[in-house]
Amino acid sequence: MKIGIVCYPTYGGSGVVATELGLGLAKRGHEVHFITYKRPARLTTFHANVFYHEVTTEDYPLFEYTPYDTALASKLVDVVKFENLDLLHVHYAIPHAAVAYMAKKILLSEGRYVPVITTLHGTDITLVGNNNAFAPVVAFSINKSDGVTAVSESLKQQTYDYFDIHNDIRVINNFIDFERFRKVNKDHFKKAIAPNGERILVHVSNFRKVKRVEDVIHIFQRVYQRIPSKLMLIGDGPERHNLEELCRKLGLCHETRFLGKQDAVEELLAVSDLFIMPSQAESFGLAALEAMACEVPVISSNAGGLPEVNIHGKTGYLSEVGDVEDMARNAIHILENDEILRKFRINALEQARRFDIDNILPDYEAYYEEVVKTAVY
Ligand code: GMT
Repeated sequence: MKIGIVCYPTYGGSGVVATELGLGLAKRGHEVHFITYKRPARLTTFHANVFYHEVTTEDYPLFEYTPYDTALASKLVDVVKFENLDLLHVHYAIPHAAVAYMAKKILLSEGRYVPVITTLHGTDITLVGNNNAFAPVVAFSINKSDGVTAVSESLKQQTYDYFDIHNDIRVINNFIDFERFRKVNKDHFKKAIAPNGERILVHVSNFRKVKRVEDVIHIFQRVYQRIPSKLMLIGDGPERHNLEELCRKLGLCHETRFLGKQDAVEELLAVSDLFIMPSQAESFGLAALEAMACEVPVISSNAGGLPEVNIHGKTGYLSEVGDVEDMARNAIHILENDEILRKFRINALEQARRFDIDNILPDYEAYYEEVVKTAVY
């Protein structure tokens, strides 16, 4: 098939999933066209079946905000027509689902039909989407999509709870590429980070409020009092300054490394003993799955889709959002005994295998076929 993929090209999980999906589909022989305002972060090298179309906007003194939606819709019309696409797959409802609907209508007025699939990723429904400023357009464009997928059962249910949706939503989970995410030997990193054999706790996120990174530090403080350990904080975002202040206040600066945004996050996961994800909301928790693929157990909140990924008592533990005492207790339980840690590592890897890209990609292909065959226009 010839597939157009629209996504946010920066470091967010939805852009990562969209890019990995496109690359995976291209490997399986499809022709994939990424249509975004910037080259997706994980689209760094040449691939024979992959094309990239940059959306450029015009600046004009009248515009306080450049009309990106209009530029994207025009680009979609152009690419669908001239590359002869069979399907548009847009990731993150805002504004992509609405823009794709507009492009579809323009093309239809010229006698050209292209079905649109929207994948819901999380905050497009839970945090931003149900805000009054966006809600009517989000609900409308989900209902007007020819196919809708959600990355977890929990997100599917939340979408039905928040909006009046009469379209079927198909759950297709996020996935992991084991060629990249696996435990590799990086002993020299381990020695540099934990020179005396300390346990290494890790957190990866965009440091937004919803991630509750301050809880990670409070959990680490409790673990550190009982077990020699280090904390790696990977990523960057608006909360970074407050987090650095908190580390200073708690006297944890020497034990905590702020590593910023990292491209090869799997190399750091390879030396980690425990992943912490205490999020307020999380539709799936791709970062936790990446850790599990590298044999790192997970201490997380029980928000959203996390219980579908992290299995309580097996791959890690789940606690109520904000219950740092419970999270710390569970972390200590896993970390204080080598044999327990080993079992959790094995279970984490086994659970991650359920989400192997090779198992999930065929679900997308089958869904594409189904939508192309059944779409009514
Ligand atoms: O977590 C973020 O803030 C980024 C966000 C995104 O849309 O890029 O992530 C969401 O999509 C990911 C990929 O499907 C999911 O793994 C994350 O759980 C989800 N984040 C939230 O629901 C907060």
